[in-house]
Amino acid sequence: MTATPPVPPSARSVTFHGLPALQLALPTGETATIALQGAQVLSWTGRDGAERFFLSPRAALDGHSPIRGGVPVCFPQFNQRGPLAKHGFARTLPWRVERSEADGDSGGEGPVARAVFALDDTPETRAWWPHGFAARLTVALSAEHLLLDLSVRNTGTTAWDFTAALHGYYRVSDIAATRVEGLDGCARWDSAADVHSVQQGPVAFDGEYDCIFSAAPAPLRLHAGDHALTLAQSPSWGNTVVWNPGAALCAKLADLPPDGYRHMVCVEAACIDQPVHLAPGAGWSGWQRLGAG
Ligand code: TA6
Repeated sequence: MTATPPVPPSARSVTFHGLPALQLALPTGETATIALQGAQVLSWTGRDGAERFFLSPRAALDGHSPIRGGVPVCFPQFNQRGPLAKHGFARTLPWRVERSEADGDSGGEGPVARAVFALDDTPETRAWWPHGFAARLTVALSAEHLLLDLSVRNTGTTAWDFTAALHGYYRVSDIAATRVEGLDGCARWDSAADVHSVQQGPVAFDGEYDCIFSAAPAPLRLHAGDHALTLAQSPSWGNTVVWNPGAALCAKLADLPPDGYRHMVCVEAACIDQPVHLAPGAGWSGWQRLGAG
């Protein structure tokens, strides 16, 4: 009898909803699919095929508009805190695949499929933001986990500051029953109501919710209805953002269906209150590790 050779993890180019993308896959069936636009993770499925991210059925998938879903990389500006387009330009530009690799089990933690995406300054970015930079997003898929690691280097000759976020949209069964645990006691700015306070207990949702928290020391737990996720972030992200537009704001967002807000929540690792300052040659990195189950 001949043994069947093990199926290795893989990384291959695909077209996803019409967009050029890279798909990471494990022999056990887990996948992660990342659009080259924005190096935006658009899908993460478990071995049962269940999707963890929300991707709006009305998302603009034209190759250059912001995509409502998955994990937009906001860089070098969070929201409208600066002169650039909202959430910066990284999410609307094409990144390139710098490297992809599939590792059977060299680290002893099981198979891993990994890719590194790159965005460097160009004449176009320098017209918006006159700085030299190298941004890299590593996406690593392993059993039950997805790691996103953003690194930024100042390749120019002058110092600059940036703000950023990994603006993940998670699929939830029903926002009314969704809870985010782990932010109890964290300072909170409710940007919808412009109120500063301290979070008490788990985050629950009843209408528009848009809060910037000081980051919690331990991983968060997202109770999403039919599943739960653990969301860990490196201490280099000083903030966590939780966002749901609620029914009224959702109705004004052309790329969400009227009930879209019921099926998503954003929980974001972010650097907002304390912009990152990079001297020439200096670098910064921040990761988020998502765990299923
Ligand atoms: O991170 C939350 C937030 O800044 C909200 O204020 C909301 O505007 C959201 O991002 C989505 O922004 P977008 O530009 O993608 O519609």
